[in-house]
Amino acid sequence: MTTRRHGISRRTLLRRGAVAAAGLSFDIGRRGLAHAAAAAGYVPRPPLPQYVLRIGATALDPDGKQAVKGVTANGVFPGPEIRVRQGDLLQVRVENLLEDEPTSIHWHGLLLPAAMDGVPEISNFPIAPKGVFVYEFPIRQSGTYWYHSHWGFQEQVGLGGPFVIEEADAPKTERDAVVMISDWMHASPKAVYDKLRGGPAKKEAPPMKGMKMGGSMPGGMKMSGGGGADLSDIKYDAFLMNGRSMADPWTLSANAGERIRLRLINAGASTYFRIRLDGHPLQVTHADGLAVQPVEVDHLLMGMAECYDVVVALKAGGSYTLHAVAQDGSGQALGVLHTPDVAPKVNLEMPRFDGRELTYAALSATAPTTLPEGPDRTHRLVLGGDMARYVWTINGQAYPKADPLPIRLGERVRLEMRNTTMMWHPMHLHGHFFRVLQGANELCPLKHTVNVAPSQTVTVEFTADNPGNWFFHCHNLYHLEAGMARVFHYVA
Ligand SMILES: [Cu+2]
Repeated sequence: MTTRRHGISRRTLLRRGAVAAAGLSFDIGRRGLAHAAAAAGYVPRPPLPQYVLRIGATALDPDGKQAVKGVTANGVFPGPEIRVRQGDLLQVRVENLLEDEPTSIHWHGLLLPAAMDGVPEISNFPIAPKGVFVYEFPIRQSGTYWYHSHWGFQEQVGLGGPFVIEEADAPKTERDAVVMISDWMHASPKAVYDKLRGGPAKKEAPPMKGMKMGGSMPGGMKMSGGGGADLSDIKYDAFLMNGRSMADPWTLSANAGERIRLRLINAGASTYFRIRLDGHPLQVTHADGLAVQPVEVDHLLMGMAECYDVVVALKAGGSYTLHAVAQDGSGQALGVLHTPDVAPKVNLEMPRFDGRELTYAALSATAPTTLPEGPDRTHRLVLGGDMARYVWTINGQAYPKADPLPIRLGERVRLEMRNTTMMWHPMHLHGHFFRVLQGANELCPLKHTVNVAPSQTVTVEFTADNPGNWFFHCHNLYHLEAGMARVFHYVA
């Protein structure tokens, strides 16, 4: 062993990479590195957790009904959990094993340098078939996040996973479990999208906006209505919790009274979910990864790509179903929490959503979030759409035929988003957190994704403090693909 003390062989690194690929993070021999560093006369870097994600084609059948051509990381869905600690320097080697398709991995909600953000053509090159890219960035924050492909429809067919950052200072006292919720279809999402954009199904008369319609249209499309809103435009075959269907649900056993921190991630491509745990309130402790003042609710609505941490403590001797119901009521994802003395028993009934619902107004940061002084800039953004052509726009432009939005380092940037459509849009900004404005409240919550309901106007603000080109888009994958996106460009 002493002969190896002053360095780490490439073979050792590769072997350890393989261990990491199984979902384990590790420290690559801190002392060995420090010795090597001292000998070479440079400052040692912090311990470097390493992961390897091998992106490949995988047949997936999570609902046990039909094998679907999926794209996964390391052959599993959801992808392996990345779990690091605040202050780490993370390295993820992404190997694209796909024969004929590029890929690119985006670290959703992470404050990282633009060159590591994983959006092809904006901040990075796509990773070519058989290509490799090593992402490396310092972990400046803590909380619940996720990663997903930013190439085509790979996110819809399985390429995403949880990304958990443990607090540097907080002792880990609670039981901790990721709950990743997704929507699943048997059809090819590309084919569904092409039909929406004017394939064979276009010959049917498009429904008038605001018209209440139910049921399905052929080809995976669906118009649904309720309260004057279109709640979804894609028909799904299943909804999944941690990649599992209702027939074989995800379960978690915990002692009565034990505090369980559920890390909820809406990884759906185009589904809002309402969350409820049978017989228990939910104590919301974090929104989009960051701590908020704990607030107790009975249920909450999650837009695509939003994350909430909720703490629950199970009542004695029981089995309790965790429901994630698609907003349009077309189905639900389920999991079961139970005490060790009781077998998990799933409750397939749709829950009622009465009682206290989480609102943004009920979210307060744990410290003032007011922005430092700086010049102001406001972008007024009209969220628009044309259902007949299936084009989604910001200020009338559909990305990529859209102008970049200029911002300058140090500015206080305000985004006023006005939704003129009948659908909800979860708007996501890369590389920054914004404050969701509610009057003069200095504790406005910080988020990376904010829901803009039909006919609603939402204002957020952030400090331009992370130079580069940053994607800003609706996290409905089909709306993104159909143009609801812009690039924030830092100008000199
Ligand atoms: Cu949208």
